[in-house]
Amino acid sequence: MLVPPVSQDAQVINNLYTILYILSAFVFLLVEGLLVYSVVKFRRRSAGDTPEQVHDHRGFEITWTVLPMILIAVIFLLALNSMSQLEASGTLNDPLNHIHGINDQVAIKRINEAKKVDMVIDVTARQWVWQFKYPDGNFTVNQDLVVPAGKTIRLDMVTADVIHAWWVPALGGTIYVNPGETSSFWFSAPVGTYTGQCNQFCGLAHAQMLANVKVLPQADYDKWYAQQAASSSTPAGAGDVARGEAFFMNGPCVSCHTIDGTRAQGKVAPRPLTHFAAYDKIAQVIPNTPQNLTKWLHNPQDVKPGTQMPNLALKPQDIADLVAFLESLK
Ligand code: HEC
Ligand SMILES: [Cu+2]
Repeated sequence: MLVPPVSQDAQVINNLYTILYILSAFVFLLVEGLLVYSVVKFRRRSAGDTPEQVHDHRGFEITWTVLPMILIAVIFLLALNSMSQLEASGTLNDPLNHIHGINDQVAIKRINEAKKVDMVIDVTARQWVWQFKYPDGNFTVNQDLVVPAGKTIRLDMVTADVIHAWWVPALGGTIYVNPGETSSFWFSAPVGTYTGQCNQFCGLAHAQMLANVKVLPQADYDKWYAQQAASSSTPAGAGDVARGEAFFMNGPCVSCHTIDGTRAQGKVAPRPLTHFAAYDKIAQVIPNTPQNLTKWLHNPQDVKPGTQMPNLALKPQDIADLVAFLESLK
């Protein structure tokens, strides 16, 4: 696989892929080999030459019926075996000590029967960002999931709109997040950054619906957590253009907004932000002032109910920085 597996589930899937890859290579070489052999061996040698015609060769017929059947049966059994390993119903003696994800009833049953996990994070998938709500419920982050290394984490995922799918290849398989259902995903991973991508076409900016899983050593995680918790409650200081720009370019904003000459090329919002400061009104409803922009970024739905820009649960300081940046776009 292109992405090295770092979890047990990912390892199981990787092993299956490797075997299938070798089998396919074998079939490819066999078929192409026979083809090349026949082309050379039975080629027309002179103008009036007709090669020997073969009809109803029982040996051939049986061979090319039975051989693929055996092959498909083997693949089926291998897949079944991997699936049961992923189900973890006994193959792995601690079902939660590995990455795992399954949907609805099975998941709920497992959650109820399961040992305590170290941390449960509530995930909301929406067009087009993953939002993570941390235990204690006091802050949400967008797009980047930060967790401590070696701990068993469970993600309880719901969608705010359409079907999305959680897929971080290094951590295991794809898990659908269907409207009206909670999907869960267990994992425990070593330090590193693992990139994920929504794996179910979910509209215009689907391709930009990324999620980075940052796994930090416990001490670094604690530091990060304290910082996040603090910055959600402390009032903002003065906005900083450079910080605002960095936040904009690395945050979910780019999946929906365009600023010419930058990596922000989202096509969801109706007008580009290239010269945002020159607009009279924000979203055509309220005068374009720093105060109003702060309100807008705090929760667009309050300002213009039903607008396509979601509440992104931004922190006061991030909003102040974004306001400084956006009002600098003359
Ligand atoms: C899911 C898509 C989406 C995301 C993500 C998003 N926006 Fe928006 N944004 C919109 C849409 C759609 C509008 C237009 C709203 C309207 O006119 O009703 C908009 C409007 C705006 C406006 C007013 C623009 C105007 O034309 O008046 C600003 C400013 C803005 N967004 C900033 C941001 C920032 C900063 C972020 C990142 C923190 C962000 N948006 C993330 C979809 C999004
Ligand atoms: Cu999606």
